[in-house]
Amino acid sequence: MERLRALAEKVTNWGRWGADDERGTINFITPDVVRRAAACVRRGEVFSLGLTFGAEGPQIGQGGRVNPLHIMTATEARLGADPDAPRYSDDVVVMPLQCATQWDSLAHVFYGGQLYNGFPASTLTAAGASRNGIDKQGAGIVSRGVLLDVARVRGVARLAPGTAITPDDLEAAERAQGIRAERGDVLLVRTGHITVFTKDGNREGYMRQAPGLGVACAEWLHRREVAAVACDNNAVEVLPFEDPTLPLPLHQLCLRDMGLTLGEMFDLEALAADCAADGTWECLFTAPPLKVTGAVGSPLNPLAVK
Ligand code: UVW
Repeated sequence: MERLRALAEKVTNWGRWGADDERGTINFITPDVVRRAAACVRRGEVFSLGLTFGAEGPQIGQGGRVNPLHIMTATEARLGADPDAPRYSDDVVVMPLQCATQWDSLAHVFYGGQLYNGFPASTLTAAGASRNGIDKQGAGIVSRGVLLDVARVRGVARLAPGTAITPDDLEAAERAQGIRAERGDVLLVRTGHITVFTKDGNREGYMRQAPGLGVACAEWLHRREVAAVACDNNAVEVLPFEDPTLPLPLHQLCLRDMGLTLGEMFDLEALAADCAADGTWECLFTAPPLKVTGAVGSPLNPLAVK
């Protein structure tokens, strides 16, 4: 715990963008960063990085998280008595906002009675997060996406569950791919683990254990000043945790101390195959969260454009 708190002192961004800031490292996405991101579009090819939202999702009921329940509330509703009048369909979805591809807001994980930027935990109530909610990121998130394919660089289809990715792994991927994650980028880290679910259909295997970022990556992410980090596993960080007595250490450091938005369950397979084929590991990345008032996360369909 002391080591974690010492790391928190090193990576904190509290006050960096003012006492009222609720956006954290998304502030690194300046107009210059967006213009540079737009310049990554060369072929006009679009990749969806999102899982579908439906009963076929990855959830196994942990922590009350279930897969979306989609209900048709109208299928042939008539607009008038004439049988030839136009008809319409409507639907409703009931779902945990954390059930598949998502952003974690800066109110999602906290400790010591305080959220990112020092807001008291009392701002988080049954009514939602009045501070650091995902709705505060409504103007984002569009930037340059940089994909680091750690699995491919290590020469495997997937990293084994429990593999902790280190800063050396990230830098080895940068060297092998000829790219560098910089200020304002959205860092996409591929482990290949999502194929446990998408190819093998093994929900338990996908959700219960995973390769992911180790806690040593916190200082690296802070130094590189990335705007957000997203991964193809379900928690960004490695599962089981490196120290079983310290749950969600990277969530604590990233969300609460750094104000670094985390993206989970991003399907990077098609994008990674394309990047390996053309040798270009950057893209225009866009994943606007839904502006659900006071929500601590948002489901997403992130897009990468090359
Ligand atoms: C928790 O497990 C609390 O969060 P996440 O889904 O962000 O990993």
